Amino acid sequence: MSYYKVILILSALVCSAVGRVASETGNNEWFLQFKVNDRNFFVSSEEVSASNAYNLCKKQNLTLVALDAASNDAIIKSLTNLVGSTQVAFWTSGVKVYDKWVWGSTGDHVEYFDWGTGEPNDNDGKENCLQIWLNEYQSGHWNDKDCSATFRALCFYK
Ligand SMILES: [Ca+2]
Repeated sequence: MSYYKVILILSALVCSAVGRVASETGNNEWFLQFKVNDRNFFVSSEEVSASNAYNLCKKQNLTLVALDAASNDAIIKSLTNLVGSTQVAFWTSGVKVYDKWVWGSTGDHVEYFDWGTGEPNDNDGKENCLQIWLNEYQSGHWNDKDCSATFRALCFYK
């Protein structure tokens, strides 16, 4: 079997796997899909508030992302490779409860932090949700943001 045939077969297998997950989620309308550590991640085409991001993932049988030291850098690297540092932000499930950060989708306290320079700054005293922000000066770190602001949801398939 030629090298090219092997590549073709492998790509067909990967495509069918991604297609299967997309159909299980009931929605093929994703802005991005990628895989990190055998988990499938989906970025919504729609830009929504943090609570709607949670619901958007859930409606598709997905979970709004919770990050840890093991996955954070790999996820940010994938996002950066796919979209560059072009002023794009993604909601995670991180939420501030009584001045402590919690992953809303798991209920776990946030143990590992990757804030951008000068963050979290709680701008106007109302930044209680956690986003990943890709732009020139934050280079893929976290930002606290007003939960009603609208950004893409970063969901994953358990
Ligand atoms: Ca902020």
